[in-house]
Amino acid sequence: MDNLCVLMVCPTSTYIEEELEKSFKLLKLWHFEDQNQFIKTHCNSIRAIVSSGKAGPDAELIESLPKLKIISNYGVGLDKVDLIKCKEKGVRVTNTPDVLTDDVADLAIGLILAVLRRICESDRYVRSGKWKKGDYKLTTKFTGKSVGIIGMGRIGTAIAKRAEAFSCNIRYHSRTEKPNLNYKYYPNVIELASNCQILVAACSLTEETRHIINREVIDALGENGVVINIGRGLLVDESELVSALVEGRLGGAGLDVFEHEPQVPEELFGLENVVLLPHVGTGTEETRKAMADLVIGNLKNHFNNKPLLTPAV
Ligand code: 8YV
Repeated sequence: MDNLCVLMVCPTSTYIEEELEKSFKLLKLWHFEDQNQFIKTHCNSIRAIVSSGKAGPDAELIESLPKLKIISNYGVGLDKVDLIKCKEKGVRVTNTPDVLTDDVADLAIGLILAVLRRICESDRYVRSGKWKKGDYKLTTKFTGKSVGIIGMGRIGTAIAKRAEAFSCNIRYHSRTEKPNLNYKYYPNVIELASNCQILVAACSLTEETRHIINREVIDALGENGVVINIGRGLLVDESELVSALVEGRLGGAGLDVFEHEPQVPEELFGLENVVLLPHVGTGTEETRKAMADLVIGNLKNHFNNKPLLTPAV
């Protein structure tokens, strides 16, 4: 497989790079200033692409690579890959489900606790020496609250399981009702938001879910409500979220993802009821290694004519 060209469209992990370089000819797109020219030069040799939650091939790039056979994505979300084009061209696509579920669900709970119990603000309180001048203010209890989850797939279910351990009332919205779950189903997101205090975005980003948390949903959640986003920035109408927080129409937010990463609206920087993370839901040594092994394993299996480990298309 030594001469097989694999194109990596953005940095993922040095482990993936080192492992792929042992078996493939690895091309790192971000190393080249004139990327269009680079693609033109190598278009007839690129057989595979490694993408991630940060960047993936659009229809134009897929179209320009006649020998492309597989896209192996470092992450579960495939919104950066043009899946319609892949299906049209017979390009296989793999992602990294399951291995990352626990970490993302753990972080969702971490964000809820951080926002309600003001963990980050309290930490700043101690570090700045303010504690010596008086005790920290009271915060909000998590145990027993109602949690609304948008998207009851693997990650949504794992968040629900964790929130149950906090005696929370779980409600959810998803494309279809899951008959095997005992949580109340809301076909309408505004109604879900009206009936919960914490609203978690845990669905994949598609045309249907883009801005699924919009002004109406935020208003339904109200001034004591909290938005948690561990999915994709575009699930939330970010400018509406910012104005609701700035105007005090929403109680708080815990955000791991943003519309234009790594750009984060600066209006949020001064708000203590907001916790901001740099898209680290899957960012543990253990999980990133497991994700990387799937990326590599899928590519190797494909070129050895073995079944894909985690096919998506
Ligand atoms: C990213 C993710 O892929 O799983 C996903 O969909 O967003 C993440 O795991 C990871 O941050 C690498 O960019």
